[in-house]
Parts: sequence; C-alpha cells; structure tokens
Amino acid sequence: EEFRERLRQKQLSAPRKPAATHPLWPQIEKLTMEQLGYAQQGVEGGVWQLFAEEGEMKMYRRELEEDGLVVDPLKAVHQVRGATAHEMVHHFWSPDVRFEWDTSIEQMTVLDRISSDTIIFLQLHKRVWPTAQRDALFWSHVRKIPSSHPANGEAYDTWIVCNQSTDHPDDPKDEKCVRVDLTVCFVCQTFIDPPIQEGKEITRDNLLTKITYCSVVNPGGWAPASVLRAVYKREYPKFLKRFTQYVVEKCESQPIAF
Ligand code: 6CM
Repeated sequence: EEFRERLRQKQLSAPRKPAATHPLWPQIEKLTMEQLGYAQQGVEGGVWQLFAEEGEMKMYRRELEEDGLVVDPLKAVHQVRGATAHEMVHHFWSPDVRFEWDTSIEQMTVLDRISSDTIIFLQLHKRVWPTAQRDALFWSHVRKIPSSHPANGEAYDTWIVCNQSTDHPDDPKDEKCVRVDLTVCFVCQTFIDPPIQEGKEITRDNLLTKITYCSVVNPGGWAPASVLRAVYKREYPKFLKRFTQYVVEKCESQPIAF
C-alpha cells in the first residue's frame, strides 16, 4: 500500500520530460525502427510455421529454444474493418483499458511515465500450472510513422507499439515470481477500402486496418516446453481475436479517430 502511494505521488509530481532526453531513448528509438522493419517482412521462405488460422487471422511461429527454454518467435497477421490503426494502437498501449482485453494479466502497475508516448509497466501474469507465476517489467512506446504516398495504394498511415523488457529503480521485485523477458511489437496500417466516391464522406465501412503482431518471450526460468507451447497455441489467437473485436465494438458509435 505504502509503495503504491509513494508511486502515485511520484507520478503526480513528475515533470513530463520529452522522451528524447531520457536515457532509454536511444534504445527505444533503435528497437522501434528495427521492429517495424521486422514486422513488415513477409512470412514466406519456409521458416514460419502456421499454427492457427481463423478468417483473416493467421498465426505463425518458429520453434526456438535457448538454454532449454522455449522462446518461439511468434508472428501474427490480421485484417479488421471498422477501426483505424490509431484506434487499434491506442487501445493496445493505453493502461486505462488493458484489463478490458488482456485476460493474461492479474495486476498492472504504471511504474513510470517517461513521456506522453512512453510508459514503464509492471505486470503480474496469471499462473500457468505447473510453473511459477511470471511477471514482466517493460517500456511501452507508441508512435505514428508518416506515409509518403497514401494515394498510390500505400497505407493511409502506420502506427506501432513496441514493448521491451527493462529495469527500473522502483521495481518491487517479487521473489516468488519469475521475470519474463519480452520483445513485442504491434503494427497497424489503415487503408481506405473501398475508396470513397467523390463528394461522399468517409464512414467506418471504408476503414480496413492491417495488423501485424510479433513477440519473443523468454519465460526466464523452468517451464515445460509442451505446456508452454500448448498455452501459447490457445492464448495468442484468443488474445488477438478478442482484442480486435473489442476495439471495433468500442469505436463503432464514436467519431473516427485517424
Ligand atoms: O501483447 C500482449 N499484451 C501486452 C500488454 O499486456 C504486452 C504483454 C506481454 C506479455 C507476454 C506474455 C507473458 C507470459 C506470461 C505467461 C502467460 C500467461 C497466460 C495465462 C493465461 C491463462 O505485450 C498480449 C499477450 C497475450 C499473451 C498470451
């Protein structure tokens, strides 16, 4: 309780520094651009193995182990109508709505607000039997990538959220928990499809958003490979389906936010 109160006071009094002056900034900048390039690479070439498919949603993984731990990189692509890329990433990034869609978490704390587009989160995840409970401490950065030629079939806009494990002096370090190491990116692009006829106004029926989600999670300590792979196979499709439906339904009755 005391810890939470101290944190709350700190958050209220902390000046919002521009992110570019923060010591983490060079790393955030580099990883965000790297992840954008990685997300935009295709899944052809035989290294990616399709493990789940439903409608437009396709999920691929690469089986990979490090020091006996499953770290399978995951790449998912999806397309949804009725919401913009900005609306999608906003809901993915914002701490205010996280519990409305991420069913893998038990607790979430904002440890630090580095700037208006970068937050440091501490999350306690639900325990997966028979392994120790996991937590994650990571920075989360959201950014818009401007389009150069939206008229030539290029996306109207591109947005990215990038999450990566980090350290923080306010880390309360729960010894009962095993810390995971994660790198996650969520990339969305809005397309105006079908195109609007001259003089007509754009509606939600004209919005098509293409989504790519990539993650690499190192479980940080003992966890049986078969259990982990079974949980991922069930939970990742559930997450992406639920999340995108949630955003579309939530935005339905609201003005379009580009
Ligand atoms: O990317 C997702 N969520 C973001 C916001 O929470 C963030 C979180 C990444 C956590 C990565 C997984 C940690 C592994 C913890 C154990 C798995 C628990 C599942 C138990 C369910 C009963 O990037 C969506 C993450 C979706 C995970 C399936």
